[in-house]
Amino acid sequence: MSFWDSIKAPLDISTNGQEIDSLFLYITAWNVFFFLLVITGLFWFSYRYSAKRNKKADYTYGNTKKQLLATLAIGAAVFFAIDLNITRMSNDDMLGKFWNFPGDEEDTIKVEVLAQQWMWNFRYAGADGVFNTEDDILTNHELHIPVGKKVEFRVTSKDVIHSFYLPNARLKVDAMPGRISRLWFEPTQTGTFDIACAEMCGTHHYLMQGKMIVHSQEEYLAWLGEAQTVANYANDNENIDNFWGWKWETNK
Ligand SMILES: [Cu+2]
Repeated sequence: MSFWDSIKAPLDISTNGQEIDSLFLYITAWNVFFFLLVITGLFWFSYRYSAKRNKKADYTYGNTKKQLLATLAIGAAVFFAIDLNITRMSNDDMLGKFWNFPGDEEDTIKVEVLAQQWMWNFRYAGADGVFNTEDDILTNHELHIPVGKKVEFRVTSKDVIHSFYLPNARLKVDAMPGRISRLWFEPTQTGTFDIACAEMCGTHHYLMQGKMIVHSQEEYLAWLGEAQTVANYANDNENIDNFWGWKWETNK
């Protein structure tokens, strides 16, 4: 892997990931611009006013009013033109896209996620579409989803705070005991991608590496069918560990 490849962001496989990437680039570009501006000034003034070229020091008390006004003007310009603009852009992305949940759209894939030390548990409602029933499909560490469909996650934790992180979708949400966090995205290509825990959650934090397998739609249905058969005889109503799910509240 070349140096440039090693510092490149992971492959973006989501419809909205580019919003994060472009915001990141935008902020980086402004940082580089101001960095160069300051560095240029620093070197230019050091050169121009070095002792060699200016034997005699120039004493000045400055002009408080003028300097104050200039400082305020530059500060306000940066704040309104750059900072507020970044806030507006991220706000638009948040409200318009990332928090614009698919809700009850018919073919949204719904997955409940339970984080625990040190594992990811995933739950699908199964054929009846209702969570916490006998035909639920449960997986550990492996998330199966179809390409081109919206997937909504409801995330919580069994013990400490974890963070459900999908680097290839530029998404991350805290998994907190007693609370349900939400996340959604739409994958644009098939393949196997990483799931990580982005919150230091104990000794074996590093073991919370899951796999997200994005299938073609046919492949996904085949997987689902197979998993369903297994679920139908494997799920045990008496086993409390199997029924950690919760009712999926419909809201937008
Ligand atoms: Cu964790």
